[in-house]
Amino acid sequence: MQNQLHDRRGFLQKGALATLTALVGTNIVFADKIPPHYTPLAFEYDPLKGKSSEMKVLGDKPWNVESPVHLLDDAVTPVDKMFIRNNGLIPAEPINPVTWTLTIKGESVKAEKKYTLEDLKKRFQTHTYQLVLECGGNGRSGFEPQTTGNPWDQGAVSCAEWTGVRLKDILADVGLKEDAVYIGYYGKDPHLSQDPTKVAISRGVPIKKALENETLIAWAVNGQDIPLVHGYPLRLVIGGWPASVSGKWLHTIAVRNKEHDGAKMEGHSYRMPIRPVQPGEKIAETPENFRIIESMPVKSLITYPKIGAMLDLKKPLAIRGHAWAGDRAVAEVHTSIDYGASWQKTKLQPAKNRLAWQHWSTEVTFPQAGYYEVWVRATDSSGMMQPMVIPQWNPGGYLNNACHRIAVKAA
Ligand SMILES: Nc1nc2c(c(=O)[nH]1)N[C@H]1C(S)=C(S)[C@@H](COP(=O)(O)O)O[C@H]1N2
Ligand SMILES: [Mo]
Repeated sequence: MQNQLHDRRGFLQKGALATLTALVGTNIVFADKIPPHYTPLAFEYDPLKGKSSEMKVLGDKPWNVESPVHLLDDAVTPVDKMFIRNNGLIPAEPINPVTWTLTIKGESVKAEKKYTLEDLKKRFQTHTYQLVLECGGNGRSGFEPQTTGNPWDQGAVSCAEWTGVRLKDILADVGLKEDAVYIGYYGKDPHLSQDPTKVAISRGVPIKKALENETLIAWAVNGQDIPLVHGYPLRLVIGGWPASVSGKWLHTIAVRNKEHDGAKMEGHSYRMPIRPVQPGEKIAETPENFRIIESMPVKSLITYPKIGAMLDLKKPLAIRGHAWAGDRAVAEVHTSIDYGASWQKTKLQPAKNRLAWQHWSTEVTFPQAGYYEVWVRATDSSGMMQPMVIPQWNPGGYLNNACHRIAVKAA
């Protein structure tokens, strides 16, 4: 995977040696003795570096890391608390942002076009949006029986501020044909097998979603370069849909005259069965039996207090969190401390912009000392409400939006 580090004969490139020297802050003694194809340890990228020590690692081949829910308390998710979901390997450093290009091609462009990052920054207006990125499989661990895929608890979600240019502005500059119906992305991450003919993931969205104002080609998150693990130097960011459509390490977008047919667009990947299925039931993975997941369902989290908190009975407890609803807005958020027998309406703030999460807060008073559960339930602008029990089982373990609950003790 160290393709940019070594030259054709497998020796470290001059540029790589200079980077290594800068990285370690001293000269590399015996640089001439480094064997071909050998990658100095200083180059081994640690995706957990800079991450909160409370992040939960689900796996390292590929890297999948989730945020415990109480870490998601910030209004804008800081990068050290952003979950990581990789399908393949992380591209090798050093990545040169100066030579990085974005190619727009496919059946439905009038002519293929290429942009450097500099072109994108200079030629189009820059926009910043706060966008919910939630893995389609967030909450998967709640399904019984367990399905394949990462057993995410509830923390495969983030809502950071992304800066870049609108994909629609770029596509207008390229020129589309009448028959454009879908876009698909391609990123630089090598397949887990390191087989260069295989693609780790290449998904996309219908052209209507691609042309929304908030669909960005981003080079910054929270005002800084995107960290390598989150897609440096360029990323497609599409809020409200499964985060698998937000392609990292973006180098190409294909404008298609049919549904995009890239890796992880097939079978039951990011698809729901069109009819209810029995838990554990095997159904044929044909397109007729499944629909592609689009807008994500309404959901909410209690980010404060932390599960297991010991509370002071005499003081009203301020509790808070976020709620979001895919392409829709959240209309109401309620909490319950009596297992759903009664619900209390919370104070709900409007979103910073469309497709950002909304903050809710409320105060609860516990009637006597003891064990309690706090439940939260959001309702979206069309009246859809989170279920209190695990929703319909499905082969991919997607879209578990059951109410979040925390257990606390008051004394
Ligand atoms: N190139 C590339 N883009 C990708 C992925 C990937 O493996 N490779 N994973 C996708 C999935 S499934 C998710 S949930 C999000 C995760 O984004 P994050 O790691 O920045 O939180 O990235 C998406 N974009
Ligand atoms: Mo995902």
